[in-house]
Amino acid sequence: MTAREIQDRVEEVREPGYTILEGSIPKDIVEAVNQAFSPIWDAHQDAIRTDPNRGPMRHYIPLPYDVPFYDSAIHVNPDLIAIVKTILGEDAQLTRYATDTPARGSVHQDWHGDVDVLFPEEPEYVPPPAVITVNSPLVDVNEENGPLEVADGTHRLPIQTAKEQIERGEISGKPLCMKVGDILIRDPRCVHRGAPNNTDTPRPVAAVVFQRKWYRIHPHHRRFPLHLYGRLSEEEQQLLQGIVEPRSAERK
Ligand SMILES: O=C(O)CCC(=O)C(=O)O
Ligand SMILES: [Fe+2]
Repeated sequence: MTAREIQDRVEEVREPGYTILEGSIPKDIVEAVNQAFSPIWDAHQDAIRTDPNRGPMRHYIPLPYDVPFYDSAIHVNPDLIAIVKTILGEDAQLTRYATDTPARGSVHQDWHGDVDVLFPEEPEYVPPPAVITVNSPLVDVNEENGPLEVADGTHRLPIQTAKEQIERGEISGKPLCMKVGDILIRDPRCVHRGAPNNTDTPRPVAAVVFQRKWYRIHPHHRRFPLHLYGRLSEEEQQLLQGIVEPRSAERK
C-alpha cells in the first residue's frame, strides 16, 4: 500500500472505527490455522456446552504463538503494522492472540466495547485509542454463520451514550461479512456484538490485540516462546517484547 492508502485506512479506523483489508493473508496460511484449530475447538466442547465464556455456544480460546498458528504473514503484515503504528505509536506492542467462535445455539451478544474506559472520572472525554484489535476469519463469514455487527462511529461517543442510542434505534449496527484472507482492523471501543451462528459449522475468527507500550498487559496473557523469538526480524521482536518468555531460564 502507498503512504496515502495507509493514511486513508488509518482515517477509517479513526472515523467509522474500522477498516477491512481484503485478501491480505495468503489463504493457505489461514487454512492451515483453521485445520490446526479444529482439535483445539473439539477439546473445548464440554466447556462450550456447560460454561461458555462469551454467551451461549460462543467461546473465546487463546492460540499458541507457535507453528502453524503464529505466522508473520498474519501478525506482521507490513500494511497492517504501518496502520497500527500510525495509530498507536512506533513502539506499539502485540499482546494477545486468540479466537472468537460461535456455534449453533449462539445468540446475539449484548452491544459492547471490548476495553475499559481509560478515564472513568471523565466519562464524556473520549481519548485517542490505546488498543487496536485485528480480526481475521478462519472460515468465510456470511450473514448465516454469525458475522460481527458493528455500529459505525460509536467509539467516538461515551460508551453509555452509544449503547443508549443503539437501543433507541438512533444508530444501527451492520454485519461485517468477510472472506478467508481478509483482515478487519478496528478500534475495540467501536460498539459491536457477535450474531448467532445458524449453521452446523463453527465460525472461528482470530483476534490479535495491539496496544500502546504503556498500556497494561493482561496478567493471564500467553508468552511468546524464546526459541522462536530469536529467529524473528528486529521489528517483529520489538512488537513482541512485552510478551516474550523471560530470558532468565536461558542465562542459568
Ligand atoms: O463472536 C464474535 O465474533 C464477537 C465476540 C465479541 O465481540 C466478544 O466476545 O467480545
Ligand atoms: Fe467484543
